[in-house]
Amino acid sequence: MSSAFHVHIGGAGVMIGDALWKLYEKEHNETNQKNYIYQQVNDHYHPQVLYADLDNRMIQEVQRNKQIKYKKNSFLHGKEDASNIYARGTYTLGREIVDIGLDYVRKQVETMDRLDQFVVTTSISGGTGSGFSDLLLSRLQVDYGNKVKKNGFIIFPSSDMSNNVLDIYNAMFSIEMTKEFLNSITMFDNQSMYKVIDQQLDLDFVDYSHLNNLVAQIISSYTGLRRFNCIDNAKFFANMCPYPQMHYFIPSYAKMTSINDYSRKELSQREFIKYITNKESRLYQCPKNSKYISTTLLFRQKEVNNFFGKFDLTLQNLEHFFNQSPRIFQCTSSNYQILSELAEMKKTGTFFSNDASIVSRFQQLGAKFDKLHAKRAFVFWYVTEGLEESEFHQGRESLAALENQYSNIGGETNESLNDIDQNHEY
Ligand SMILES: Nc1nc2c(ncn2[C@@H]2O[C@H](COP(=O)(O)OP(=O)(O)OP(=O)(O)O)[C@@H](O)[C@H]2O)c(=O)[nH]1
Ligand SMILES: [Mg+2]
Repeated sequence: MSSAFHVHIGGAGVMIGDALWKLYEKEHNETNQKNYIYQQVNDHYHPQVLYADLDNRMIQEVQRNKQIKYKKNSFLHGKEDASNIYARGTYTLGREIVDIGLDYVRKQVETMDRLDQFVVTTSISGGTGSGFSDLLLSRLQVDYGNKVKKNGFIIFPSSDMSNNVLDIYNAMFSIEMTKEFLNSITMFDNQSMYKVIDQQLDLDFVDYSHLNNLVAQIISSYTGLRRFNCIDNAKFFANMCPYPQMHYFIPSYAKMTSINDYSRKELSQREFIKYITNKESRLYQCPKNSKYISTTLLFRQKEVNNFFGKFDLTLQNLEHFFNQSPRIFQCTSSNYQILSELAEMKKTGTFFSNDASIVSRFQQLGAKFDKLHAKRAFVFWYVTEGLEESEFHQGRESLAALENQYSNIGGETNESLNDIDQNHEY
């Protein structure tokens, strides 16, 4: 039987992991394939997970929860954080602990019949989330190869909201990692998530816990396909990537409802699809309108909803580059909540799109990088931590190549897409 292994890296990655495992715990009784994410020892279920951070503050937060039976080798930390510098995460500080982390993973993976995927959460704005993720994933790639997929749920820098001047450099250095060491990346940014939460909920106060809950809900639905419906997760992102490196997905989620909203109106099917495909519902927002390459709707409701199988017209009418049809999956489980101010709705859904309009965000990242780098701003901080100056250029070129791929996709013919499709799963 196959299993997944979760890896949560850096402050944000760890706190998203914390929200996710709290949610998994709530879903536990209803889950019929518990061993997909837990190791069972007698009556206890132990999460198959690594939380990794260079300092221990966030990890201590996770460990405060005694209800979840984490194993000792699920926690890896050093003594100090990466001070927002990618090079500290990937070279100096990261190198001191990476072997211990790999050993923790190996020991847990040895207890499984077959590992089919790593589910990774991180924010590539921070020094640990960018640098240590890069180091750890490159080593996991060596140890586990291409057969074990690595699927990332990643917070990218916001377009004009930042509390870290170095996030542009950190994200830039991480692009190569997202291309080479991950098979899919579901992208988020905090600014877009705040916006969507504001649209959907009337809350007085919104903080990271709401954002992390949102990411956790999406990951839980994704692994839920395997945990509740025995649908192999590898099938989920298959066919969504016309080329292996064009594996970046924008998620939209609907719909959150506050418990104070006494009407608790469930959206009709048509309203739901209209809402979820609206540009403003994207959790990684691009200034341009969507240009769909491929899309998948992941619907979640305990009762099987046959109507969804009939392909709603609104969804079918979405224009796709290669005339592909949107795919629809249903995770048949209840929608649990870990935040007391949110209501447990009957139906929710995540719409994943491989969307060529993403190029505008890549261009924006490139332009910001060029501006900083032209002034050689903060370069010294990276170089003193062991980064070669040439890596600034390599990072920029890697992003430019990705921009080109997404810009050029419109010119491809169906024929050439089909050729490529046959060779790649994703
Ligand atoms: N969504 C979300 N974002 C967060 C959270 N904590 C921090 N962030 C954002 O993520 C970015 C990176 O912060 P961290 O994840 O704490 O950084 P790190 O990876 O631990 O890196 P260092 O602290 O530099 O070693 C920051 O720009 C924060 O705005 C969180 O819990 N959720
Ligand atoms: Mg940190």
